[in-house]
Amino acid sequence: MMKILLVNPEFNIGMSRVIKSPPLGVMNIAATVPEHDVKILDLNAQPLSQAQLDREISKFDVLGISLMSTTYGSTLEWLKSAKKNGVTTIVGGFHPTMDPNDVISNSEIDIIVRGEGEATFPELITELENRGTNQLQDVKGITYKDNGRVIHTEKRPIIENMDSLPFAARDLVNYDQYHYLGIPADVIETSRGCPYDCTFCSVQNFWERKWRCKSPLRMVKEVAQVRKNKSRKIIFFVDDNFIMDPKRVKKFCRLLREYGQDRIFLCCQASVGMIIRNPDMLKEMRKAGFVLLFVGFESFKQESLEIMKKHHNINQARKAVKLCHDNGLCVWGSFIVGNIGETRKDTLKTFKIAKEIGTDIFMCNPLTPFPGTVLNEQAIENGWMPEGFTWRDWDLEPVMDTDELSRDEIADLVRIGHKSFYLSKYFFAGRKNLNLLRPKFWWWWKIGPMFISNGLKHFILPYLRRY
Ligand code: B12
Ligand code: SF4
Repeated sequence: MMKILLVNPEFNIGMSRVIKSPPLGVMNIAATVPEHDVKILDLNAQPLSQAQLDREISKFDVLGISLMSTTYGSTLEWLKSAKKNGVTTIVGGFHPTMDPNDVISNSEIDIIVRGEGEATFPELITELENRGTNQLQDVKGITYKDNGRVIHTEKRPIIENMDSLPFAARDLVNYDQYHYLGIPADVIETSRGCPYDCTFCSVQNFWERKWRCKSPLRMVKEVAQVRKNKSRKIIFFVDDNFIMDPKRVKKFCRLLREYGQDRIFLCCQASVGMIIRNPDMLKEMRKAGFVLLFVGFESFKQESLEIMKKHHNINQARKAVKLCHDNGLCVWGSFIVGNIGETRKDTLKTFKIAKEIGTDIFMCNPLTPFPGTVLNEQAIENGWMPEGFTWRDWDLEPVMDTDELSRDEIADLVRIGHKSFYLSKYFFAGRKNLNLLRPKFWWWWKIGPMFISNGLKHFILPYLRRY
């Protein structure tokens, strides 16, 4: 039996300050090796000092870490001393999968699991247990070093039947630490893959273009697993294309109502195109407990939408928000600042339209050329990234100047976007509040008081205690 420690690294910047999400990646991986002794350490929810970390890691044979571009650099820092214990280090997740050559070049990292981990990880652990670190050539989907030589083994085929995946190891994390904007929350993944080709996104490259999903029955079983812990109030479906198959969504909603859940608030990501084509699905979703759709509008400059290959326009976005509101659903709009060819004036106009069309929650981020995206290829080809740029030092700040905007101007516009939304008359007395008075938004009067009391507990009291 191997002793395996799975770590979700700390990242306490941006929205990660107000959203503490269960680390689904490592929870899924933990579930694939039930015969071993596995522990999950979520440093994002419960940070440890370097000495505590070193002590903890020294008790294990294998250290598995989930890495995003945000956590790459800081993880290398704490790994330096942890690695002295001789533990085998395996990393997985978006960043190492999309930039394996750079990640494996670090002496602190022994093996990368590329892409989906559920089939690769248990096989790798069996090989490590039986043959050690130098006989790994038959394990598909990994990158490792053999006497200093980097080996990328054959790509592992994707798991076609998502119902065959084990249920996430929810018993290995402490749920008291997880919340979305203060409210106790959990996450469920019900599909993978994306057939679209937005230039800034690495999802289609990582999970592949073929969209695959869990069945409605399996989805309800996962909700039931989450509902065993009655304190959970929000479930966020992390899928990039949750509503890709409206028939599946409607069947899930009907089954969920039969199962009888009524005190949980559901949220998911959704695209403008699917929303406007399926108003009847929105109705079913509301009845089943959905309250919020997260929509990537990205920009309201048509040329920008075309450059980034986003397949909607302003009128469709307007219609999508209206349909959501007519069905009692709120919209969390996400935007990108610093798009190629976009001026300050264009960006301010986008912010204005975001309010005009009735966005309920607003978020914007700088355009970032993440590894594995078409944008990253364009940025390298055109020399858009500053000389000497490395993801090891990146902590969410803008990466590229554009012909129209400098990085400082982009960062400034991101601040302006949030300020002009949340500190405006619109937010406190505009359409948002009018919506809340509509009968279809009765749910808000249940969740609203929770926001206030939990907000006090998670944000205001800790802040006051510090002073
Ligand atoms: C939900 C989500 C969030 C949540 C929770 C994040 C979390 N860590 O749990 C919130 C809202 C907080 C969030 C925040 C951010 N996110 Co986010 N998020 C997602 C989303 C939509 C789903 C993540 C998920 O749970 N997937 C399901 C699980 C099962 O997949 P997984 O974690 O990748 O794990 C699998 C494999 O990667 C692998 N694996 C992962 N870890 C390990 C470890 C080992 C040892 C092994 C063997 C294998 C392995 O095996 C797992 C099972 O197959 C993804 C897109 C996506 N579809 O994945 C974006 C995504 C991960 N986020 C992204 C970004 C950019 C961010 C932010 C920077 C946004 C921002 N500007 O603030 C922040 C950063 C947060 C942070 N902690 O660093 C990017 C990451 C790109 C990159 N190169 O790093 C993604 C890919 C979106 C995108 N389109 O580009 N995010
Ligand atoms: S942004 Fe969404 S729709 Fe576009 S490629 Fe990524 S996952 Fe697909």
